[in-house]
Amino acid sequence: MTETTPLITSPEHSVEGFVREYLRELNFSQGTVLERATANDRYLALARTVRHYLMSRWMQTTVDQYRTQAKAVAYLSAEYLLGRQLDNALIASDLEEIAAEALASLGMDLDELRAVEVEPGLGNGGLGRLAACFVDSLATMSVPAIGYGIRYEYGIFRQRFVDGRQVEEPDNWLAGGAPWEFAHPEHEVAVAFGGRTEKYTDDDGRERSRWLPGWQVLGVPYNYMVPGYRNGRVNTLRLWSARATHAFDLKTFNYGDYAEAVRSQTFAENISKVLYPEDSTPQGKELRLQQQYFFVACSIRDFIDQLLRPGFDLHDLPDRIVFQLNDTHPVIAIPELMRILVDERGFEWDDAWQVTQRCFAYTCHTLLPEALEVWPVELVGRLLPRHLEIIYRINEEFLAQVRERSGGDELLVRRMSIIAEHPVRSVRMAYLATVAGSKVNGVAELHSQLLRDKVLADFAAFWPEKFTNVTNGVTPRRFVKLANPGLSGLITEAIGDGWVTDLDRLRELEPFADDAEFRRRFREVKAGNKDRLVSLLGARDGIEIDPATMLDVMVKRLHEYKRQLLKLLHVVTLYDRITSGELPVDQVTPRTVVFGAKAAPGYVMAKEIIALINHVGAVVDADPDVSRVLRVAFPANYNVTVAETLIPAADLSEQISLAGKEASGTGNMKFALNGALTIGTDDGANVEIRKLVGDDNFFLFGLTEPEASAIAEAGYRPAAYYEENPSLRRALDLVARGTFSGGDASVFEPIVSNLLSEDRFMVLADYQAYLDAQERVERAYADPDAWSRSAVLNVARSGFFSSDRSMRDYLDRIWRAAPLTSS
Ligand code: C3B
Repeated sequence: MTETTPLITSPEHSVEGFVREYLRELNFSQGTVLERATANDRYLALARTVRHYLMSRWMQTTVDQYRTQAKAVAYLSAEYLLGRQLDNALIASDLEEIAAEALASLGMDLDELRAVEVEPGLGNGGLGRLAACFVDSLATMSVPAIGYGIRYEYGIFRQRFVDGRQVEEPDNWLAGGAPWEFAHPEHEVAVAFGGRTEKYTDDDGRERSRWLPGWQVLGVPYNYMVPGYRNGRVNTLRLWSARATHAFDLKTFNYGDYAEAVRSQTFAENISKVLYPEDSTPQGKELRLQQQYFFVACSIRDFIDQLLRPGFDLHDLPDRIVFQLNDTHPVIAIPELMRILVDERGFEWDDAWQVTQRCFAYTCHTLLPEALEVWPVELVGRLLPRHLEIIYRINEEFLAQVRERSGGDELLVRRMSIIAEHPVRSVRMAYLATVAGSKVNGVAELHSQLLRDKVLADFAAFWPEKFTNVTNGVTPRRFVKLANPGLSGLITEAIGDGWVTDLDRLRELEPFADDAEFRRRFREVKAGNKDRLVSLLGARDGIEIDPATMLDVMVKRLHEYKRQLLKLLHVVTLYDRITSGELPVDQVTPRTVVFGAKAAPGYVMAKEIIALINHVGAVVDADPDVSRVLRVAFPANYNVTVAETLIPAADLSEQISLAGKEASGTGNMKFALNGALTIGTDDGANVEIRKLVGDDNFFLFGLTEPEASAIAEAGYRPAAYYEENPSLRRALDLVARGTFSGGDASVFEPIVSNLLSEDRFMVLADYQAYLDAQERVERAYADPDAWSRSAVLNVARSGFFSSDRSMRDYLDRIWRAAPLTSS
């Protein structure tokens, strides 16, 4: 890149300027005229037009970065759950009104064109959405940063229900055209796999090892703009797409085997074909390890070759970059950097290790043991033989330290080894990340504490200073400004618009909680948001909901630990009490319970739970008495786009995981910021939400983490709760008898028997506490004015949960923190 590239100027920031640019795009790029343009043509032209407004800032940011060589953050993440791009680009460049007017003058409606965009679903859930929030915040805070990931051709599957059961369909998100990406095949990178290593003696007489790979693929970078909010900065998200190497194709082709050439092409391109849909339960598939190595190898190579000046001395790499590892998925980057430094650049091992340690930091996102990735040594050795050698050596040197410091405690050595021996010899990726990373963080206070005390306790004792916490956050641009224009307007009227980039300023709203007129207007906004949701669900899913009811929402991935079943048992109990006459209909607070959840396709129990929710919903709906006061809505294919309409409409946010299982949660933050009250356990970031919003404005219930652990240790017996609690017994009996499965008792038997015999996440133990908390919710909701006061206080006191604050914490505690050296 030259440093004197002349930069284009932006189109004129006016309605006329926009119209001109738009028509030019429609004619010159889409090759059509307004009268003949399809909705997709019109959308594509709009996306490209908006893009032009960001282009010169993007180029400027890129040129400045190269010129200054400022230290940058490289966020390595296998997932980015971005959500629609057009909306965000419009608010970032302050073009919303101009675009709406310009389009109206051409006889079009901005909202209709917005709806054409298919969101890039390149992530599963919380972890992927967090990455998207983080890159947004980094750009808005003008931090030099680049996001690296994979450009999956198929994102998270589309969910449909057939007879209430989940059916997955491929998410062909690129089909309509991809106006937000820029392919750069000229910067393709070769990535090697397989083969073997060999020992040799180098010119200085040193024993070395080198990798003789068996096959290669190419990585083609696709750049996406990450616009900061009205600050003139546009960072880059670079996603890699796999291509077959030309050399490989040619060779086979020359042998005359055309079919084989094409087959190997497909084989290589499979690497970035599809996002693995497992959320917190890695399947240990070979292709997955290929994906992981593919994208980190491309990214490190890219950073060194494209972003550093030629001849840069890699001993100084930590002055230029910190690679943040988003969970264990990119951890293979650690031996990759070692390999580059030692094998390709001739570094001494110890020097390479110093550099590597200072370049990486690791974020853990889970507490479930089954979510911690381990890769069989056999597989790593087959795909990445040189990396396995490097991992072995890292482990040897690390264990020597452990032995030395522990006085030869062999049990400890075995516990801390990066290599697990049982059930099969495997590499524990979380341990590798912990040993190599300069810092290790959890994603909420409680989570970080449990990492130190339980999951990584030996390591925390070994290196206490390595461990830190950064509580997650969400971007207020997408999740308040864009998703909730009504509330945003109200806030801005009250305290000015500084909150969008300084969310702590929401505190200034506190006095307005006591202002009756403000509360009235707040309720008006909520009512308007509910109307929006009614329209969306009506048009999208044919679901009718009554906006006059309490909107009780549980949206997140379907997982037993998140306990959608607990919510469902509440619904079944209400159904039982109403139909049995115990609870007169006129004493029930009318509510609409909304679920949104995808289950990993191979997670049988989660899919059964989805079916049960849908079947209970159908029975509730069909009962004329019950459905007057209780409805269950389960729109299929919950995604970021749906969240943006659903969350602002919610009254009650369900965050009811078993304490000690949800690392943080980020949906919980989005709801609080949009003025929903939380019913929740003392888990993940709920703990911090409750502390901030106050006990009066949060419905806490359930076991604490120490209580749950104590019960588990003493031997949890779920059937005891069933036997002792008549209400619980009736609810479970209804399910067991086939009430929700046309009388066929066998259908949901696996769910019932699992709850009665195992109930790993203590649904039954928390059932009564949850019901009691729901009664408190009803009493509180009966006073709409007091409820809205609490809701306003939730908004005013949740500014802490901005991802801008998370990024500040990462900067202070990790990225700028004193580099750690090997001890
Ligand atoms: C999730 C966790 O389950 C959430 O508690 C957390 O808020 C987010 O990450 C973000 O930190 N998570 C996920 O979505 N996928 C994983 N593989 C592991 C954790």
